[in-house]
Amino acid sequence: MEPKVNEFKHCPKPEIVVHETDLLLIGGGMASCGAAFEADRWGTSQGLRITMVDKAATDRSGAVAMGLSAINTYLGENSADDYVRYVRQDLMGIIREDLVFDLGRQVDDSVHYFEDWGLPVWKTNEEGKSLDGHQSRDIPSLRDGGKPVRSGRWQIMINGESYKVLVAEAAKKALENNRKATGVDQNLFERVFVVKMLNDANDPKRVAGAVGFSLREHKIYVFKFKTALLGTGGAVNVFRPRSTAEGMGRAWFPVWNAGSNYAMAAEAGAELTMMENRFVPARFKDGYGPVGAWFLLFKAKATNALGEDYCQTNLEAARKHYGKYVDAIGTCMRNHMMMMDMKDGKGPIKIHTDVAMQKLAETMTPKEIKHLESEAWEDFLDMTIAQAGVWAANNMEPEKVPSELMPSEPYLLGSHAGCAGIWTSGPGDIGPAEYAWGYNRMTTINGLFSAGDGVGASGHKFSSGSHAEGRIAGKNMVAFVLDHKDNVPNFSEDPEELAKEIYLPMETYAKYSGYTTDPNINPHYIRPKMLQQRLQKVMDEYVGGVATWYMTSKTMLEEGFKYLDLVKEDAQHMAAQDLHELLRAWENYHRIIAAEAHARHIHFREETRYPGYYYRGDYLPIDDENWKCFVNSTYDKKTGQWDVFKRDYHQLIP
Ligand code: SFD
Ligand code: AMP
Repeated sequence: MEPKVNEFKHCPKPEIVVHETDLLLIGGGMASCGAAFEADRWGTSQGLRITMVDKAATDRSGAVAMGLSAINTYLGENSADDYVRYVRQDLMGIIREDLVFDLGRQVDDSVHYFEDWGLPVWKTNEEGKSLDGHQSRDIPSLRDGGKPVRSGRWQIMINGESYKVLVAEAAKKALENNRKATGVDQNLFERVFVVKMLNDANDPKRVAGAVGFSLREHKIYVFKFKTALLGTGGAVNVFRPRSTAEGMGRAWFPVWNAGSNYAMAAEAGAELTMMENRFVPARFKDGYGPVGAWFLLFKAKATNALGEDYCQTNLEAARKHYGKYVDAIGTCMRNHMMMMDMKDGKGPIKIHTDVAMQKLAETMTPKEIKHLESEAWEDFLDMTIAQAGVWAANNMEPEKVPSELMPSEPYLLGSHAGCAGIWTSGPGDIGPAEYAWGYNRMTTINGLFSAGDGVGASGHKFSSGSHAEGRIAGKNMVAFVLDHKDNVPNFSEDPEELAKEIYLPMETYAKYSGYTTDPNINPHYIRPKMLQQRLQKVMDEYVGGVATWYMTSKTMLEEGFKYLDLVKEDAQHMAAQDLHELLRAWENYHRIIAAEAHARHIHFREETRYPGYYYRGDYLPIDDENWKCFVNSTYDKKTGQWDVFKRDYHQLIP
């Protein structure tokens, strides 16, 4: 096929806008909103300019778009040491304890701010009765000693439909404050997708710029900055989803987070860590409704079709390979035992919402029962509306019938019950010297920071922790700029050439689409949707997706690498009819890099560290002797080669 070039002969050239700033926050989710809030507190009085760029509308962008029903990380009466122990156990023994400890000691402050900004938090009254966010509005705030309703040891209940709007409002106010103080015209760019970082012309270990494009106007944005935050969330739709046909597009994590964090970091030369890790959430079938509130708050039990608790009946069989790791059952191990039964034909797995609600109702008045029922629906209406839709569509009332559970397709993320991501500096006051290189949450590239899903080896931050980590990064970014006042950002890329590169899929479509009657079928190009499905099929079948019950091996991966190479080759021929498709094309580009990192890391780690998330059929047990370590990697964007290697794990908390 002829190589694709763009000289803007067929599609009009976009306007090129150059924007200079000191701090660039890429993404507008929990982490970036936290960074904006904190950077304004420290940086505005120093005259630093702060800019945020989000591919979506920040009020409802990112994973919290629909809202949430619980804040999953609030320490309260717990110690940061215990938080480290909990995260370490859930993530099978290998985490950056300095990062997790640092987060644990700061996260509650973000939750207190959320409440200040208007988030309704459930509280317990003096008689120990649970009151929802509306009923509890006269009870003192958490900051002033109010007691939250805990669903679990670390989780607290909220009425969180508008959670993201509130967090975005605080970030926007901070940006507005900064804009007025520094006199810039605009410092929030919504609906601008960032494609890549630009390294410093004289120092490849430093970043100086980023380039993206508007999803509404024909404009390319070239940002020049002294420091940037990668706050673009996790990677969704890398694997073939369980949803098909009319349900396609439904996923648990936000479909619009396409691995940008990992891809842009890797291309900039930053070290990644634990990219072999993934999260396979057990969810309400088809709607992907989260299970936490049901298990923890409503105390529902899940069983196989014979009524057996699979975490009990499969315990000893699981111990064979996973030894002590089955004693405190973490998220992946729970999945593992569920899957054992499903593979034995003992499904469907059901969560007994009906039994749990009827039990709770035993001591309730009719009015309280009605309230309980509305809470059950609200759990999903606040967070995963489609799941309420699935109940309604199937005439299911959760207080009368159980629901089916299903392990979903894998997601790559660093903030929930997973730990894929970027290797960053820690705080320095805890941990060995090799974990700290000056600025907390800075990657191995100078000036490039990350937070939330971006930062690896430190999961279980969730929404609150991602915000808190963004704040940590934001403050350290200010310090970085102040310490390098004389630095003038300078990259060698020519904006005209960048515009040609980014708009290439538009030129390809404009040039060739008339060649066939159906523009979907064309020998000159592939449309992004088809390329995405090609990637998903490769990942699903060779890298342990649902098709193989999450099973892969050296030989399967090596076969998969051949197909991944072809997907990468074909990606050069993507065609975009409009700006929406151009977005889809570049999202795929990010997904492919994130996917390859994932596959390369799984290939390197010769053990099954996360049973229930993925299996290496050729190395089924956990092998602490050889693999109780981090797996890290770097990517050379010129050669396309990955360098994958081990880094030491240090236990800091006994
Ligand atoms: O029920 C670009 N999460 C939960 N957290 C909790 O605290 N409680 C819960 O109840 C949680 N659950 C839950 C959760 C998420 C979802 C989807 C559901 C249920 C259904 C997890 C948190 O939401 C998550 O940990 C944080 O939001 C992570 O924060 P962050 O900042 O790392 O990611 P983000 O918020 O998704 O924001 C990403 C931003 O980047 C933008 N973006 N912008 C420009 N250029 C690009 N190339 C970009 N790519 C992405 C996005 O628009 C967005 O602004 S439960 O399951 O446990
Ligand atoms: P989820 O809704 O599955 O994303 O989980 C939300 C929170 O509840 C996370 O902190 C999970 O680790 C926790 N959680 C979910 N299910 C269980 C369970 N069966 N036992 C203990 N904790 C759980």
